[in-house]
Amino acid sequence: MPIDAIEPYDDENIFAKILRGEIPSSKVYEDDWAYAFSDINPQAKLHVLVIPKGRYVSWDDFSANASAEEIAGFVRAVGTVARSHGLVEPGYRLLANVGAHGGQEVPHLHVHLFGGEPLGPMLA
Ligand code: IU
Repeated sequence: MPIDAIEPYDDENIFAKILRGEIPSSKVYEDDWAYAFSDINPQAKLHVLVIPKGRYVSWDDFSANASAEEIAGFVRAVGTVARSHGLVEPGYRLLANVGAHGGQEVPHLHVHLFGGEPLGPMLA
């Protein structure tokens, strides 16, 4: 179910628990700024979620409130994950759902990284 209200940040959201190691996840990458793991319900051959380590509800919250260092670190991490999976030449897709109309379900910013096969048109 998409979330209704996206703020304030809820420390008990499932991705916060994954970041704290309280819930297992299949990690594919981690650095000072970001953590990436395989989506449990993959929508493409490769479907990874990249999340910032900071407490940001959404892209809106992050883009408005994160430091330049956090933003740079996170953006670089997304690119690093894509490169490390060999996705650059065939290409890939990034997606961040924001709020109710965006269909955001988990209130911790996550960028979906899809790849590993031709992805077709963006909207079904
Ligand atoms: P959304 O952008 O908030 O709609 O995406 C949430 C994603 O989180 C969705 O693709 C789920 O399959 C995924 N996910 C997950 O990987 N692990 C979980 O424990 C839960 C959701 I809950």
